[in-house]
Amino acid sequence: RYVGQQADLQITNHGSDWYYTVCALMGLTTLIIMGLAFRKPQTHRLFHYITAAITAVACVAYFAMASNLGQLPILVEWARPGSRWVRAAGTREVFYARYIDWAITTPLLLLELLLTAGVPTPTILVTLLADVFMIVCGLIGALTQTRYKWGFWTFGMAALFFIAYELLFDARRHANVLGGDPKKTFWTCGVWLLLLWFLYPIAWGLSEGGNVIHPDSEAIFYGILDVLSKIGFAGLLLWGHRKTSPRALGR
Ligand code: RET
Repeated sequence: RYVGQQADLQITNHGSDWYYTVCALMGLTTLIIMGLAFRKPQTHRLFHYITAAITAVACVAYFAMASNLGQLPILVEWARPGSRWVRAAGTREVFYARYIDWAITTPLLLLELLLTAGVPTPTILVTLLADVFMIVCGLIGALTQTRYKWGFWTFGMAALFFIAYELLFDARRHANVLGGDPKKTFWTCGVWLLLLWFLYPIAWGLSEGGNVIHPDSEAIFYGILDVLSKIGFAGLLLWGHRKTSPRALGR
């Protein structure tokens, strides 16, 4: 079943099955959203198209990970086979495919939220830039074989705090000016997004960072987070915008 490079610590068939399950969920959601889009007039499909792009990219990434592709064996300095931490002479399977997915999809998720709030284009651009910076930091950290990886994690955290600041202080102000449904949708989706996004660096610390949990548990942790922050977020956002016309967002 497995092709590609083998690591000492890698997903089992259970992990692979779970990745295929998430892959199917993402694919199904893409089809449903495209179906919903075609029932709307062309001028009202923006959020459907962006959301479908997000789940389509995730579908491909999960297909790769389920097939044990898009991964590299990375040397782990410390591991805990039993109850104690020991200097390890082994490798852990690290899925870089995740970061390619996130580099494309997390800017799109933020874009949807910032369009909902009606923030100016320069604000959108710096926020998306900080987001890409954050994901690249996570990728480089994950591929780093020494404790220097935590340096990259720290830079990524700084970017996440900047994004949170932009949403809580800048975007919120603009959403309040819009009022009505866009304001409500910005609030529900914004709170949902921020709560979930702060769990990602924890998952990273336990998997790629500290090698504390097994790659199968990593699959479940990231998988649930991705389902909630892509499919869950999509549901809240599209429902919130069910009555929104382009004019309400100043376009
Ligand atoms: C990393 C490690 C470096 C520090 C931080 C991280 C944050 C990642 C986030 C990822 C969000 C992913 C989403 C995927 C979509 O489904 C890169 C793990 C802060 C916030 C929402």
